Amino acid sequence: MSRPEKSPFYVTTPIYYVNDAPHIGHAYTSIAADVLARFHRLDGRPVFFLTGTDEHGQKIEQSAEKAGLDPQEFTNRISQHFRDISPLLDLTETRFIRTTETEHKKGAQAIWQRLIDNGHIYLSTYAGWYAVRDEAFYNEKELINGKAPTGADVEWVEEPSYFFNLSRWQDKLLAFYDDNPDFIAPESRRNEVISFVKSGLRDLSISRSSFSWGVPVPNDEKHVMYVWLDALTNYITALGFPEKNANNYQTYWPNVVHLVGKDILRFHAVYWPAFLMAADLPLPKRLFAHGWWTIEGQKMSKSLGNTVTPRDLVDRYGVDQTRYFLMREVPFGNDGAFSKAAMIQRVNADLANDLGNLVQRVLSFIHKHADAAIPNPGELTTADTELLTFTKNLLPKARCEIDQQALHKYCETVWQGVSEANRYVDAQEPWALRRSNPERMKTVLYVLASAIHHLALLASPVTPRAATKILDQLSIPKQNRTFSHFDESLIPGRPLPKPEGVFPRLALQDGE
Ligand code: ME8
Repeated sequence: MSRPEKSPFYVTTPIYYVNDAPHIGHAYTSIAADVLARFHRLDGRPVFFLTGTDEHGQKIEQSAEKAGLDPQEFTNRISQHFRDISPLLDLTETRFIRTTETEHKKGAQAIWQRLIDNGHIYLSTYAGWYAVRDEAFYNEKELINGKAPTGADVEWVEEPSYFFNLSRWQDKLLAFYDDNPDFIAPESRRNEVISFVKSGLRDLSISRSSFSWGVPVPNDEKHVMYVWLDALTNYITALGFPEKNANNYQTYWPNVVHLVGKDILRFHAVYWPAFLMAADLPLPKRLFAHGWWTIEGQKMSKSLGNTVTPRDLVDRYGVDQTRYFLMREVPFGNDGAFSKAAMIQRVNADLANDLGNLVQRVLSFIHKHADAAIPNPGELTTADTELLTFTKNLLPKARCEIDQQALHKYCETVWQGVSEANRYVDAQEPWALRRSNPERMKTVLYVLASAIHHLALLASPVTPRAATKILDQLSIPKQNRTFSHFDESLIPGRPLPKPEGVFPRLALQDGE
């Protein structure tokens, strides 16, 4: 995909339900969004990164009841756990939206009103199955052994309800997918959505009248908006829609990438564009549905007692290590199995051995044997220019991967540079040159420091703490840590601080 230089970039995560504490599944989507946001910021694009919590609906009302709390008090409490994962995981969101905010509620109602004004909503009665866990309606044919296809329990619901005329949007949706082949990724998910829409759409119940924890339907306070309609609109209400001159909406909405798990693809790929079309509003540009993490071979669930929290990972392995593992281990789009053994293996191999040792070896050597300053290079050999060209060319490659949300490939690409640099150290043997050819040794160290500069900048969206440490140790001024300074040569003679290790090796603990 091509994109104009410096165009704004908008990335969203799903807004998470506040019925439960955050686990690594939530952390996964948020870290992925953060990597994209950080990359584009380094690339000089204005970035808006949105995350938040989905706080209405029957599921939340019931969870609050169970906890013996008023729903607002309950959502305040649990939403805080989600806000806490940002500092924990070094997430750099621009805005954390809560659907109980007044501005959001007004925005959701304004969208409802547009759907009414355009004649796409009618009042009728819903009689069918509803799964509170999924906050989704199911018809008889979809049930498997009396449960939702997701395994969730269903209950029979019969109540007055407003409907959205979804069935009328089938052809328009299909035409939209056709005209915008990049709208849904990965390809397999796109095909799934297309066949679902081709199989026929039924009108969608978009209000509930048997409970009250939701956004009131305009002009009919007996109903609250269906939580998914309320929730989906967060992506534009967070930008100030429908305020007049909502600058963020104008600037960012045309450039949105929605990241979601495959569980909620249908809501984003079918309902959301249909709502927007019906409201005469522009559609999102891109939707990426990633896969599911399982734990030690089993689905993560509270009842199995195998949930891994972001805090567990950060405390045990470190922030950068957690971020890197989740981004690198599994192709973005596929399902992944989390295991402690895989985590330790990956962290030790890629971070401690490959990147950590490279940096430590080179910088300690410069510190001890090259006056603790960027060395003065002599003439470059073919091997030198080859390494520098290799690491320089990683940036355009990385841009393509980021544009495809191929986050695992992005990591792979950067670490190919790490491997090249390690091969170069082994081949050039600066420790041997120290006696045989000290001038050449300086050139080799200069080339290595330059390659490490490239690699640290490229790694920084994924491992921001380590990248900062490395760039500090290379004495790169803070304001120069962007891709517009990527090709700048290091200044010989610039003093370097005493290096310290960036990635400690992890030792196995009991039970790992
Ligand atoms: O669905 N593996 O909220 P939710 C990978 N409120 N990702 C996972 C995961 C796992 N095991 N578990 C959760 C909702 N996720 C709605 C969204 S958006 C307008 C409304 C991630 O709390 C993944 O991104 O159930 C998934 O789509 C999301 O959390 C579901 O979060």
